[in-house]
Amino acid sequence: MRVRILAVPYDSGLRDARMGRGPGHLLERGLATRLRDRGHEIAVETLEVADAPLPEIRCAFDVNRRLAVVTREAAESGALPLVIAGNCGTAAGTVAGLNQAGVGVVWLDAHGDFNTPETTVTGFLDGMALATVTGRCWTGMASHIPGFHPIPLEHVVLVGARDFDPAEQAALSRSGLGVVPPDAVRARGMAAALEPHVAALPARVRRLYVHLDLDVLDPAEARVNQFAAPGGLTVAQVAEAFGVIGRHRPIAAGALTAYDPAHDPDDRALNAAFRLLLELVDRAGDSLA
Ligand SMILES: [Mn+2]
Repeated sequence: MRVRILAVPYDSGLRDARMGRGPGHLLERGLATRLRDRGHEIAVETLEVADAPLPEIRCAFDVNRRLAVVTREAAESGALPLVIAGNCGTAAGTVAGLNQAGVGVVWLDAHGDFNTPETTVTGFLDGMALATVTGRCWTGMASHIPGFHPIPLEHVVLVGARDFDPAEQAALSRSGLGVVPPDAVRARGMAAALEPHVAALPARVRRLYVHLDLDVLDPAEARVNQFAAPGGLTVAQVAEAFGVIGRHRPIAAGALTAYDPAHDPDDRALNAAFRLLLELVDRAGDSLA
């Protein structure tokens, strides 16, 4: 299938810093070639914002405004938008670029990303990424992303999360958002744990955005960044999740985020990222066929 790789080499407002190095590293180590070798037609675009250092929040939302435009162009041309990004906050731009009515989200992450400015204890904007996408915070900034509308909570499934801040966990529990904890995956297998949630998405959800924060993986499998938390998923379980998702709905866009090569001296996380991106594109192709 035709794939447009959208590389966003930023982390917390800084280009090529920390997890912002992940996208460039994936490309330098041959992501596009691997996808082409699998028979896919690949174009790559790296997103840039203004040269001058920007305030962090401004940078994140400027990136999203641009990302929404290029995601829309890719999708309208019939290509799969595949975002590789330092931060999870890019999800807001990606879903905005999909013709948003009828879009659902499957979010795989060690963390809930469900903090708001009122609950965060780290001050890390990325910990608010899913809360932003679902319209719980940063609504003014998000309203300037072309095409952005908050995704209803019942359109979202959170998979593999196990590291929450206390107030975040309370908000998540109250929200009623569908959650597949890693314990459930270990106990019952990915298909049995995930399938009921995807099957229960409202009929108006016609396409899915699949968001893979690579730190959903267990650190014993691959350590991907400084936020790694034990008790995570295996590469095989995540790969299986993509199959489950694609059997229920077309996968309209995907993202891989939060890979910091500085924590990956032996390339285990790199190879996990390659395997999962190839799997995601293959399953997206099946789901759109
Ligand atoms: Mn995340």
